[in-house]
Amino acid sequence: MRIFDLIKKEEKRQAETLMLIPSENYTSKDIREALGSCLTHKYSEGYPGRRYYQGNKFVDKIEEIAIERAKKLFSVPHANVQAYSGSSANAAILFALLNPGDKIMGMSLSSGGHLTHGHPKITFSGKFFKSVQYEVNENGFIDYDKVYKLAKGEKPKLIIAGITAYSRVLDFKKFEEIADSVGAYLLADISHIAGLIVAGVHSSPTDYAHIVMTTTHKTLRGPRGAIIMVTSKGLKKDSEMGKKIDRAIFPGLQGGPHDNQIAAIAIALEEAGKKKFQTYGKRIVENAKALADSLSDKGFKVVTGGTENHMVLLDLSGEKILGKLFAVKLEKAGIIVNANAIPHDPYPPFSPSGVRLGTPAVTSRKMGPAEMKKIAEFIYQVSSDPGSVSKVKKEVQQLTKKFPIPDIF
Ligand code: DSN
Repeated sequence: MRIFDLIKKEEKRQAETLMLIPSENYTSKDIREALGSCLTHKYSEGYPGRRYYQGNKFVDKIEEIAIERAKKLFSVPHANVQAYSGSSANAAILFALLNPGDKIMGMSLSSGGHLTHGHPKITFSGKFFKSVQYEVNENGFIDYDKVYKLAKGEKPKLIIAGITAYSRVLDFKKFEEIADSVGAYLLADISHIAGLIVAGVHSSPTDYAHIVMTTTHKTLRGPRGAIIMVTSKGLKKDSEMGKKIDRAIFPGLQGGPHDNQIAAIAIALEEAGKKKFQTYGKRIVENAKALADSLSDKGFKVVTGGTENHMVLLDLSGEKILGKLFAVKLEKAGIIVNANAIPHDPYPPFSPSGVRLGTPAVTSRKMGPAEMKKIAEFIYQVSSDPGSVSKVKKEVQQLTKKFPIPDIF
């Protein structure tokens, strides 16, 4: 029973606090029911119609539906829905298309890339592959000319266009030109922005990249998990690409897929295909812009001066307290953000100079620009007056009570 007591407490914590970590979101009741269903009892190594164990009549149908929905939603000819997470999906892609020692090129962690995009020494992507990394410029923007020059000089076999802490729209066409100019594969990691792409508020990489990977639990608002998609351009480059990806996931990297997760992904994809999801995506971006503007008005330094997606990166260098301590202080007031590196950060990732905020979860709670202004005011109060934490905490509780976590979207 101890675990259920703790889950209840976590439920209350989530209800009473502002979830502003851009990679977090709430799921519908249907998604949570699928996750907690009998599907967790089953083993199904293999793929629909080609399983190693018996008893997969219904699991096959579920996985087929998930695949079809992914293909339709993102307009791609091939999808794999078995990856346990974004990191294992990216590993599968690299192992499917490259040989150990081949060169990859992704954005550095402090510029806003991901660990699996070639972070040196401590990740599979930097250990098993030669990695070169591009950086954002002094204003925090990707400089596509520089990326082009680096690619020309280094000739990587695979280039990654993807972000975890970059608040500007990615120009997939430019990435395509760069990748094509050196004959590299282009992998678009859209984990953060998948929901925005579906909603039509961020351009889609489908026509430009060979391969697209997304996690399913961020702006897409599904369960934890990932989808790997091969585009028509990818199949044109290598007609076996889909098969290679499937084999890299199973038996290459994983055993039995988590069928409960796949069912929940199928439900999330159906929810994301609804008209009201488009409104949701638009509101996420409206809210992020409102939050960035209000924080700017309060004197905070916003990296790149604003945002075009769901996240806002604050540069606290020069402030009395930096990212980690500020995030801890905000948590005491019920405002949950994560400390984050800023471009060219002189400090290490565990105690970086910035904090990262995002609007997917508060938008799911139906908050709007007026509430974003309020949230910026709360953040300002915590930063400028150490004595205000308990007062802000009460105000956060009042606000979250007015905007409960909805069960069905
Ligand atoms: N940890 C995720 C994020 O917060 O962006 C990426 O894997």
